[in-house]
Amino acid sequence: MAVVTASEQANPGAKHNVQAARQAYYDKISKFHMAPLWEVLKDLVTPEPKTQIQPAAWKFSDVKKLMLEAGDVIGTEEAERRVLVLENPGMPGKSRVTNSLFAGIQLILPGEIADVHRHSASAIRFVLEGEGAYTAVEGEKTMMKHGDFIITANWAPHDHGNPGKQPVMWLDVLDLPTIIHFEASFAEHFDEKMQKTNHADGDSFERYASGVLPDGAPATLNRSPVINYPYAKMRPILERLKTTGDIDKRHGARVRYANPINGGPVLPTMGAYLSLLPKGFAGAPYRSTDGTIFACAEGSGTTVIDGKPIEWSVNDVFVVPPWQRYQHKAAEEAVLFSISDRPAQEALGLWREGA
Ligand code: GTQ
Repeated sequence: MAVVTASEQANPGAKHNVQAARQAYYDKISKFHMAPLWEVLKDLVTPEPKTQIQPAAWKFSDVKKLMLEAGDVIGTEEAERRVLVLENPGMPGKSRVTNSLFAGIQLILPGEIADVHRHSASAIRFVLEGEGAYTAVEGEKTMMKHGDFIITANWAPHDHGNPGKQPVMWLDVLDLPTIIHFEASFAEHFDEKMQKTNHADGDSFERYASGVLPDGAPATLNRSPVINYPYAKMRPILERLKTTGDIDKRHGARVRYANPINGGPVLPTMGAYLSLLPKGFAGAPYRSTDGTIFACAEGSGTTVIDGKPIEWSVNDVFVVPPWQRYQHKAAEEAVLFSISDRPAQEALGLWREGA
């Protein structure tokens, strides 16, 4: 967008010369790897957030069929991880669902393993369908059940396996685009395929999430020591909030997954919630600077984003772009999981919310 000077306005004939002179100047400075800020300032410093991210939804009825077909075309041995990337339609080919987060659906078939590796990106899993698979993180195995929220912190070794009888699918969310933005991505593979476990299955929840901490636990830790926040433990808390009327008018009866060491978010780059929308819930409008990924754990409903409705039911995934106004509605009782980069924005003093 060209700057129009007062002299150009007074004398339109001069405009061509001014533009030509400027272009010649821009061409000249480009050889010195410099560029005029005044041509791009309005795109850089915006009065409100700008985003290429679009609202989008992935229906589980489609996702399940396509995932099972992926099971026919590739094995975990070759794929390392059999994941279909959820591409935001506003940024196709960029392997991201929001500008900062990657999302994918992972499938592991009976008898398969996905080898142990680690990377500087942090990951979370939200289990959708199937039982009998496990994920092993930092020497602890945890069985994966519908609605379980599992974290894999930065550089934590992890492998997945399915000794059961059913295909198991889950939502993966990683902070990969953030790590790649910082150009700080490392990964490492191990000689063995599976980690040797050195804790009982599900040990970290029992050890850290019961109101006591092992004596001598660190006073600060920038990620949660809990590997799996089981749905079976979280769901009754939502019921308690509902019973006492602790229902946020925008978010419903909501818990925040917390790091028991300091009450902070589970990971420095990603924060998650589980929310019950009571039958007949009509949420107040809300927006925030963290583009948010939702997955439905129970029931069904509609989320109106920027005036457009997205209908969702069990295991559907949808995304709300940053700073777009949305409103949840649920004709029947529903439970929604959500995850975003809010902790990263808060750490940088950027996060804002509004109506
Ligand atoms: O399970 O380790 O969706 O490394 C993307 C990268 C899952 C995983 C993904 C990964 C993983």
